[in-house]
Amino acid sequence: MSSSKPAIKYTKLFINNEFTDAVSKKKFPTINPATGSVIVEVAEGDKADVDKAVAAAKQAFSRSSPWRTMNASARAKIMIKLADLMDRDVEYLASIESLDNGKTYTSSTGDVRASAEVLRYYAGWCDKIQGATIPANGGLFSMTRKEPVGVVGQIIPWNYPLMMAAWKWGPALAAGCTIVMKPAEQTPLSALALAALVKEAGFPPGVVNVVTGYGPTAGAAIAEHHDVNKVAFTGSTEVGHLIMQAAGKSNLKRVSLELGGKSPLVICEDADVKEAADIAFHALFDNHGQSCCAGSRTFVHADIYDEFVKETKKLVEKRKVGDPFDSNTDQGPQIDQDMFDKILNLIESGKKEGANLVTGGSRVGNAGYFIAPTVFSDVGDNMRIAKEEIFGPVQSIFKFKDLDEVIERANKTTYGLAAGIVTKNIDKALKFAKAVEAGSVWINGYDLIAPQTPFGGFKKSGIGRELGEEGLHEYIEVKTITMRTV
Ligand code: TXE
Repeated sequence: MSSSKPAIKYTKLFINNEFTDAVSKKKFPTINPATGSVIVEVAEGDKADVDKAVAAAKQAFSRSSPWRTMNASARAKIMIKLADLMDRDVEYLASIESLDNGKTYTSSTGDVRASAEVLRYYAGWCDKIQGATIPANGGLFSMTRKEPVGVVGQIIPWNYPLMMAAWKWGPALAAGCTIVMKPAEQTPLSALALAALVKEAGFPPGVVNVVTGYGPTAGAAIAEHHDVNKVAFTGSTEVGHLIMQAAGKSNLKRVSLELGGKSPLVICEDADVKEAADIAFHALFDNHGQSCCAGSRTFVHADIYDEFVKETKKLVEKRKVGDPFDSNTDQGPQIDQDMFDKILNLIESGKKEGANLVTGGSRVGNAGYFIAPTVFSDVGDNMRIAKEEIFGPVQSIFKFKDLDEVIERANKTTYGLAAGIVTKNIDKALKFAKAVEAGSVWINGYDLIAPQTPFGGFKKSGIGRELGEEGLHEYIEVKTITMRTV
């Protein structure tokens, strides 16, 4: 059964398959966003702990280690075991996730299941990572080997703590890498619970290490580390810049980044208005708007604009905000005080800059970080709410008249993570899909993400891809072996 008070069993760093205090013995509080009160204190890792974890990961990656000498199909088996353990413990993991993050228990359950699916998908790759034989000029015989990149650092955010861990562990483990991961300081608990399952699944010590702590200390130590061969980061574009700089200044480690977005969703005049409003509603409000690919710019054709806004208002006003553990709740709290303040400030800017507040626009209650689902219509392209990533439950609805015009406007952003279009006209859909500058384009739906399909950003939304075969390539080095023949 779901519980709003799950036993917190793991609060220490996970290094070499053991839970351990930080070298400094420091701890930091993790907060329940539904109440603003401390759940528990967690070990605060910093550079010294990252050094320990990287040394463990390096040892686990050494040439004759159990992990390096294991059959690829045995690696797959352990990954599948981990996925099965996640399903076994779905209620516990989901309770921890909802307590620490504030998302509804139902969504957390979905996240646990989806995370297990990603691990299973990548387990399937383990023994299918093959090179090629190449008939090279000069009578040379050449072949390629696809080798793991080595020790990888992974820094993840708080909006999908378990899913982001699975998206990063899956390809890294399938490729045969070893891992030092830092969860976000707002949500350290589910990563530690997952770490306990790593040991139970049978991963050799040092293959997966989890260091909880803050970004500028533990996170930066990973990005700057000379023995980390690759860093994968999901978070803000601002920190994405710092990660690349740290990689450049240290050992030129490989970098993949999944950053912010301001993704457009275009609703054409031929759309079924009710269905389109529902797609746009979920595109923005799912996960309380805290999604990198949130459809945060809803462009609606002038012919159906007023009706669309009316339908949206109905949907949004039905949305129940409250306790994430109540099964009637659709939306829990935002993650923390900073995000809460940032979102309310952007809502105020929308009001001041002349957007029309359709519904919402303020906090809910006076404890915890709850914000009323908010909708603005008549949003101008130059308003702050049109340009800045809000990362909260605030939908901005724009008006357009012509597809070419809306493509120009959709692309007028430094971001390029995702985009969507709702239309019955295949020509329009494909024209938009081809012209829009985004890593994922969804037609007649939104957030159509699957383990098999690559996900990532154009422009300042990131570098590299996660999921699918492309996601695996981020963790692989290609070695060419060539011999002379007679
Ligand atoms: O992100 P940060 P924050 C966006 C969203 C949000 C904004 C800020 O717009 O409002 O970012 O959120 C670690 N070196 N997204 O402040 O700081 C940090 O500890 C190394 C988009 O939470 O980027 C955490 O583990 N690491 C997004 C992770 O980076 C550092 C998801 C993300 O935190 C670091 C979250 C440093 N100097 C926010 N500083 C998405 N793309 O899904 C921080 N970190």
